[in-house]
Amino acid sequence: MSPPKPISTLHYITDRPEQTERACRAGIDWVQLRVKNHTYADWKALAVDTLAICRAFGVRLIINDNVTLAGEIGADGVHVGLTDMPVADARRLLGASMIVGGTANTLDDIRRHHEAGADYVGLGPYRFTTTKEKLSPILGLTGYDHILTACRHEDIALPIIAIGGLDVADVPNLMQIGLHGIAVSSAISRDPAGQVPAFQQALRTNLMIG
Ligand code: TZP
Ligand code: MG
Repeated sequence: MSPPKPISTLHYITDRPEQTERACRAGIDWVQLRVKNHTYADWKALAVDTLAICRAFGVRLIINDNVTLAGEIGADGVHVGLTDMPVADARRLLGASMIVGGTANTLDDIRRHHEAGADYVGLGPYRFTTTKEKLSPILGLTGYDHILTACRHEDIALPIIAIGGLDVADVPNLMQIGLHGIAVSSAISRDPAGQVPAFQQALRTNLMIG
């Protein structure tokens, strides 16, 4: 097991260095580069550019899908989906100090990631979104609540991050049921300067209440 690492409550998901920079200027502290349908070379070039921006702002960078690339460029970690390399293999390749996150749609997915030494889990989708193709079944607030309650019963203390079509108005409900934080793409991409502080404010307020 790797020691617990600080996991941000607000993850921004993007495939664009210029959007990363706008979000960094707006105060984001965690970016996940999620790139689809690129050659390894193009993907790596994007990742290197994005990492330079993140480093300039002291922001963590997580690479989606590609464990080799995350290790090669010296990112802060990797996020693996349900059809990517398993968390256990990512952990073996990247070692204890890098962040390894995994996607979950069910309690079983979370149990598996927990056993395998994940640092956090992205649980979703919360609601329908066009950002991701081949969406897993939508969980909604009730689905999240059932899964989080089961995790508590099983002493699974992994930080769980909600994802899928999220807006600032969703934050109170999500934090109240015990989520650690949220991952957002579209809402922040539309207006980083307005949305990053709005999400952060909502998260702070509801963490204090929750
Ligand atoms: N996994 C489940 S939903 C999703 C991913 C990567 C997309 C989240 O993006 P948005 O635009 O905030 O719905
Ligand atoms: Mg993936």
